[in-house]
Amino acid sequence: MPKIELYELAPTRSARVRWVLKEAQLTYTSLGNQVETSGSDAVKQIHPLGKLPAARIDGKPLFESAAIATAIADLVPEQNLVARPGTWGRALHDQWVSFALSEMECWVSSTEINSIDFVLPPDQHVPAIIDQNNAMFRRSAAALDGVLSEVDYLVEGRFSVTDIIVGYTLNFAEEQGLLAQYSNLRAYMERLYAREHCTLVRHGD
Ligand SMILES: N[C@@H](CCC(=O)N[C@@H](CS)C(=O)NCC(=O)O)C(=O)O
Repeated sequence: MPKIELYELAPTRSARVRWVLKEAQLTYTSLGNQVETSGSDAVKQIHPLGKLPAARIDGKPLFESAAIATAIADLVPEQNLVARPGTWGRALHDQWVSFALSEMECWVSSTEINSIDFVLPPDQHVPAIIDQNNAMFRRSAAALDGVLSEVDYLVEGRFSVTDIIVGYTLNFAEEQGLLAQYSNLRAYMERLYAREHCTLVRHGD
């Protein structure tokens, strides 16, 4: 059994990691699950920005929730949780993860940073950015909604860690009321919420 240690902050992005761990039937040791852990010297030994989640897998440090989730899926090839490295399916996994993080989650994250005082104090918020964030998110959401009118899952026609990573992004957007107009995205989220091991908290829209 691999040794997995995790600095987490449920139910934020570490939910991706906990979900894939459950699907993989792997256990882990939590090294902390509180907001004060972020920015600590201990977390900075893994993540240069001190952000959560941060993991050690068999003693090796790894940060970024998508990278950690994918690495865990690769530990258990028999569970078929991610397209195999080197396959076209794996290229599509990389495509959808990159799309979710760089074309969707960044806008939602910017809105959050400019709305709550977890990262920046209110006097450094730029509320005017939020309309632009929403417009940029909707451009990508409409594209993904179109893709999900044709398929139930994003890679190889089956549930995989790709859906865990992208699903978290959409769940984050749902918290900001951004999914209401996209019936295929909402149906996709219903498929994900229905899974036994889903760690996402439904926010409603
Ligand atoms: N891209 C990173 C984002 C990590 C992140 O922003 N984590 C938040 C909690 S969900 C955090 O630690 N924020 C503290 C900060 O921004 O300083 C990932 O997916 O792991």
